[in-house]
Amino acid sequence: NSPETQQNVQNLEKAGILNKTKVCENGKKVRKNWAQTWTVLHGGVLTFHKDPKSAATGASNKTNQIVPEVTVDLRGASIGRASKDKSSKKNVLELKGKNGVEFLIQYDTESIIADWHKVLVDTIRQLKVD
Ligand code: I3S
Repeated sequence: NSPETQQNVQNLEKAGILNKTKVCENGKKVRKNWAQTWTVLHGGVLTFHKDPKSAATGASNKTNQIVPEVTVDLRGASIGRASKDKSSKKNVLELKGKNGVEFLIQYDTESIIADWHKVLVDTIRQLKVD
């Protein structure tokens, strides 16, 4: 591989709207709370952002602000298709972070989920060799 074609976690970047819910925190199951989220993959970290509308408070209606809500370090994480018993929704991915945190990620358009699956697999793999 020439340096030009070598895969680097720095160029594994992606952003888009997904539905997500946390299902586990510190290895403990938590109640699902599906929400649409602006999701950004950058530098081996996945960040879910708050819905600007729900993030807006009181008089300062900052509807154009996107507020980072959760970050998941993908180093040592795992990603895969969720089994049918995890959700009744279609096209669901299961993301397990290192510290016992677990999210489900979903979108009705299969190709969107397939693209995220691929980039997350590639990122997690790349972080292992970095
Ligand atoms: O795994 P569950 O408990 O069937 O998940 C469903 C619930 O979280 C439900 O909310 P309540 O906590 O009010 O029961 C959600 O509305 C559903 O979306 C969850 O299931 P799916 O299959 O959509 O992931």
